[in-house]
Amino acid sequence: MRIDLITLFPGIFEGYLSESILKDAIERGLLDVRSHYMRQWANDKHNTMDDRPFGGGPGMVLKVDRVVPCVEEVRSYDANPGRLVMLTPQGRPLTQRVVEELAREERLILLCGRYEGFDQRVVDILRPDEISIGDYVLNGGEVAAMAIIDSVMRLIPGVLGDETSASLDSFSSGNRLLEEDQYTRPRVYRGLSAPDILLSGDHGLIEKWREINRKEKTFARRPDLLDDDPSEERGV
Ligand code: 6GU
Repeated sequence: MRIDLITLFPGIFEGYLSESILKDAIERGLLDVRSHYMRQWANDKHNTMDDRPFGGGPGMVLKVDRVVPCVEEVRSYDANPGRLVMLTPQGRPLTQRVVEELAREERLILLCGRYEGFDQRVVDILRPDEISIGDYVLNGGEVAAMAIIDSVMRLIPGVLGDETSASLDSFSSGNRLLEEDQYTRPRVYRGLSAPDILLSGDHGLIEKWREINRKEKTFARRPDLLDDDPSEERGV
């Protein structure tokens, strides 16, 4: 998969892309991530990317005549124009279902906003898939773009060592339960014991315990997952 990042702060991604699973996936050629510094598309001597909002009010707005040519040029770098995702708190919520949808693409363009947002005409012209990572406010789309890269990458065949692990994760299709509690050595710590069943060697009993644990935990913490129809997430 190819991912193009469009951002005013490409440095934010450097450490993240050069560690762990992501670094590995890039080195193995499973993932090709390129960042593009949006300010290169500013064409005045002050490199202006934003301006005060018409009608007044706080903050600054990213200028349509900078952002649209930038996205169009980045799209043209490959024969496949890719799926354009705009990170914005006004977008549809990112869920595992959306992640699965994005993971099917050959190319993603992730457009990160800053300040108060984009001129609405960026949306009207480019018709991006607007995505938010939750009901809270971030300074910009960069952290949200990382959440997308991180979650999508796990679904690309070969990225995770153990192919089965992503499909068993909480929230993957067909699994709407939280993960069961996990234990490892030592068996007793500060008087707290790991459940004996897990050390019984009886795999039938262990699976039963895990299933009950997942259900109880989900009921206590996230009852919304038990009665939610996952198709509602996309409004279909
Ligand atoms: Cl995608 N951007 C910003 N600025 N804030 C957010 C968000 C995105 N998702 C949740 N909050």
